[in-house]
Amino acid sequence: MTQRRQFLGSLAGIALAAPFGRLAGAAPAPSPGLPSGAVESGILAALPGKKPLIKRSFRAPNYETPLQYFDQLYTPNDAFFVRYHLSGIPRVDARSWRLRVGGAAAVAPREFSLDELRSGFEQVEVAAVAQCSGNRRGLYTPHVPGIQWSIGAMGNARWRGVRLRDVLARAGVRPGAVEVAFDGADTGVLAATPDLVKSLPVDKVLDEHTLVAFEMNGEPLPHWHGAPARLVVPGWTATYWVKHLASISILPAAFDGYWMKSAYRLPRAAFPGAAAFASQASESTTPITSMVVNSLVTNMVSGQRVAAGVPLEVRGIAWDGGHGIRRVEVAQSMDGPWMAARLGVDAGRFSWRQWQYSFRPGAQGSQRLLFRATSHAGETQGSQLVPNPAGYHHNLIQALDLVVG
Ligand SMILES: Nc1nc2c(c(=O)[nH]1)N[C@H]1C(S)=C(S)[C@@H](COP(=O)(O)O)O[C@H]1N2
Ligand SMILES: [Mo]
Repeated sequence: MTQRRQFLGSLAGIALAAPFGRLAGAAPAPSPGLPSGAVESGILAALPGKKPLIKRSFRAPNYETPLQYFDQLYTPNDAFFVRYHLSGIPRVDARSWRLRVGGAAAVAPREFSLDELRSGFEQVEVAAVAQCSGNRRGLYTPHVPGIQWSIGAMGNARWRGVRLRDVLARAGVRPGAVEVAFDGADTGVLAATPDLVKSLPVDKVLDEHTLVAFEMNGEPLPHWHGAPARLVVPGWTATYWVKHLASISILPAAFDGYWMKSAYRLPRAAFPGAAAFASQASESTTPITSMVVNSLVTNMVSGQRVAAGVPLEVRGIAWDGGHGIRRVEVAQSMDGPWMAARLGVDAGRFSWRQWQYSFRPGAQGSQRLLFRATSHAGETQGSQLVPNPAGYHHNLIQALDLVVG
């Protein structure tokens, strides 16, 4: 499959996966790049404390956010997507919980209660997109194995907590430290299942924006999002955002667990704009790191009927791996002309940026609009995917096909 290229994607897939468009009977537009069938089969179901979300699997729980919730700057906690690898998910008691910090490259191991974390360090808040590496995997053609996410394995929230580097400083980071590993409290049901442990390079760990977070959108971190505390790694895909954080190990060498060495990897040099993770790179592959630039229309779906000559506002969001969004453009075909959409408030370079575009659909028939975002690093969405075996980083330019009449 490495030679295959997928061309221009269509929001038709999104119409199929978005339950409201579907219930309303929106006809999927005939267009190229229809997703593989699995995406269509999403059904709505509610986990305790959550709104009905699109269920991809129950054990382990994997639920994605319906399109309607993306039409706002912050994704409500009870509609935020849920992703777990393992089905042994504990209800962690916040009072007896302790965060253990140690490892062979720590000066002295330490432990912190939630109160000690809250009161012993400066608290900071960052608006940041959490996006699963496999978001939109279900839109890949040909089919790629894995959870068949549509567009909703992501969300934007205000995360509040303390800087990871301040916490690590209490244990002391030895000069020879190479990586820091993070273990969550969840476990596999079978002993053979590898425990979920992720590691980060020291430079990302010491970044002032990397947090141990205990609040999400002004509320205590909800159970499904990692109570009582999780890692927040702005700009990097959410695989690193370890939930129910239990222990942190400062390591003098690359961590060699399954979730680093075997999973979440990409062909080396496939994404030259992504952040480096040199200590984990092999000759042929490297871990996924920062997100690629992307955008989404949030108030319309393909197949929707619109009236000829009546002004319309298309709204959407755009985000990237932490450079921030420079512009979003709209065109009727890949040859352009590309017209600027209006950008909304800037909530910081790790947040998504809302945008809007007003236009008047012309004569009866069909109306296609294409959208592309460009980051402050100059990275732009394109019309060809960079193929990779796990179907990560799907950021193809999407088409909104409206029916005018
Ligand atoms: N403890 C734990 N943390 C985890 C995971 C997990 O399986 N267990 N999955 C990771 C992945 S792959 C993603 S995409 C995000 C999802 O975060 P959310 O469920 O809060 O949306 O959590 C990350 N942190
Ligand atoms: Mo993920």
